[in-house]
Amino acid sequence: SSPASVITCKAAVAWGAGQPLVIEEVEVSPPQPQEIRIKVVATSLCGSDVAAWESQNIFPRVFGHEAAGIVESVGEGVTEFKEGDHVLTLFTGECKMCRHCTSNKSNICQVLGLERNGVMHSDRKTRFSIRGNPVYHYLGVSSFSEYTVVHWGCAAKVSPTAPLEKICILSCGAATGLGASWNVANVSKGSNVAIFGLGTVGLSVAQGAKLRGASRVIGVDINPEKGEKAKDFGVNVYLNPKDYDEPIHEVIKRMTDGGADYCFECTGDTRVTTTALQSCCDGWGLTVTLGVPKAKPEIAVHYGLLLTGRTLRGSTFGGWRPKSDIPSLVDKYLNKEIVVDEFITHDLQFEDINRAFELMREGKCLRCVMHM
Ligand code: CXF
Ligand code: ZN
Repeated sequence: SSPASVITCKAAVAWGAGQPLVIEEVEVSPPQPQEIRIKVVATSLCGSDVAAWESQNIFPRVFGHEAAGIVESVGEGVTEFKEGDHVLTLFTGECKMCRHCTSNKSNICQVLGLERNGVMHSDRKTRFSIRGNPVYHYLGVSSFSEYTVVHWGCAAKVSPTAPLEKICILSCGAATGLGASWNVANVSKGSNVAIFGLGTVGLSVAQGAKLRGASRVIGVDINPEKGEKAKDFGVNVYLNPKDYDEPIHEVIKRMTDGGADYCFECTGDTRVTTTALQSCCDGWGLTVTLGVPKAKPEIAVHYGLLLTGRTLRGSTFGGWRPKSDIPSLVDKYLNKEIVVDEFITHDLQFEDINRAFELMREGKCLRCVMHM
């Protein structure tokens, strides 16, 4: 096929922190060497987009990192993808060459790991512009656009039979929770699990724990609407800390004869990390962090909690090696081994993307999927 040229299309552009996005005509450059250009079919809003939009200062910017689409063109040197392939985007990539990617112990690629400055990994430039002025990226994905460009290591080829408007949520939230449960904690049958934060990530942890045969899954959230929905995803006991005079970790310790086997922090509030660690048991209690703090990233931990044998373990993307593992998660969805559709509370037209931001901020959705 003929070499790719610039595409002009619609993107939802954030012009400043917390300001409603504006649908703009943007120029999307052709994929550079080692990159692919994707026609985004469906993209969902994740809490991290909202957090970055509220608190960071890189603008104008195209957010979005949970997406599914179809390869439109490929750059020089790309052999793994061709036009027409169905893909999920990956906010943390896998180069398959670095020390981490070859270690079998890590999903934190040294080359295509988390981008923080709004530019592409390779040349530190942007592929979006408006009348020649750069528009910045988010996490090397920027899916709130009809077309986007990503490194080939930041996309996973998936079964063309999978509905893109559903599996997009496996690109971040739903996979993160399942992976934390299965890969990071390795939840065992008969165990007690406590999950802090019952959004898509926390409820995916619950789904994972239930599928592993956990005997009790305790869900904690200060939003009672979240507690309501949680039952459908495997949470047996919902606790609202506002309903108790004593600290919630005391309640959990009493319910579990001394503390949960596994705790999961899915709120991004480091005070909750402390609570989670206090809620797991002596000897073998494990607390896994999944949330990403906006402010005060330091964690306060009394040494006595560690002295008595607890482990605090961090994670990104549920420990999944994004390219190697995510296609099989899509297959599990197609085989009805995991549920995905139930997390999608709202289907919106791309133009109504600001509604998704409002719903997420108000705690009134799990996943809003935008259809392009
Ligand atoms: C997060 C992971 C850590 C940095 C920001 C994004 N992932 C997805 O939501
Ligand atoms: Zn995300």
